[in-house]
Amino acid sequence: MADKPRKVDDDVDGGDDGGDSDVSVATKTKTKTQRPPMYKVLLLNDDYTPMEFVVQVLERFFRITHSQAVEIMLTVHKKGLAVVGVFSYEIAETKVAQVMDFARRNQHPLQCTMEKEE
Ligand code: TYC
Repeated sequence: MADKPRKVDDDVDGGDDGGDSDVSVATKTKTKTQRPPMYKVLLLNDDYTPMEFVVQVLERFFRITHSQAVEIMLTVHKKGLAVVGVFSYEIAETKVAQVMDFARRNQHPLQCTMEKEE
C-alpha cells in the first residue's frame, strides 16, 4: 500500500501554512574574547642610584637602545617615575624581580614595580 502524501511546511518564513511546523528559537552565541590583563613596569626615581647604572639596567633587561635607555632614565629622574614597558603578568613579574635583584646585588636603592593596566 502506497504512503499517503503528507503536507509539508516548507516555507522559509516560519509561518504555518498547515504543514508540520517546527518552532525555531533564534539564538546568538556571544563570542567576545577577553584579552589577558597587561601590566606596566614602572621605574622609580631616587637620589642615590647612579644614572649610568639605571641606563645599564634598562639596556640589560628591557631590550631597548642606549638612547632610549638614556631617555627613559632622564624621564624618571625628572618626573619621579616612568613606564618602562607593558607585559603579561608573568613577564612583568620577572622584569621587576630581575631589576630589583640586580640593584640589590650592586647595593643601589633603585625601585621597580608593576601595576595593572586599566
Ligand atoms: N636621580 C638619580 C641621580 O640623580 C638617577 C636616577 C634615575 C635614579 C632614574 C633612579 O630610576 C632612576 N643619580
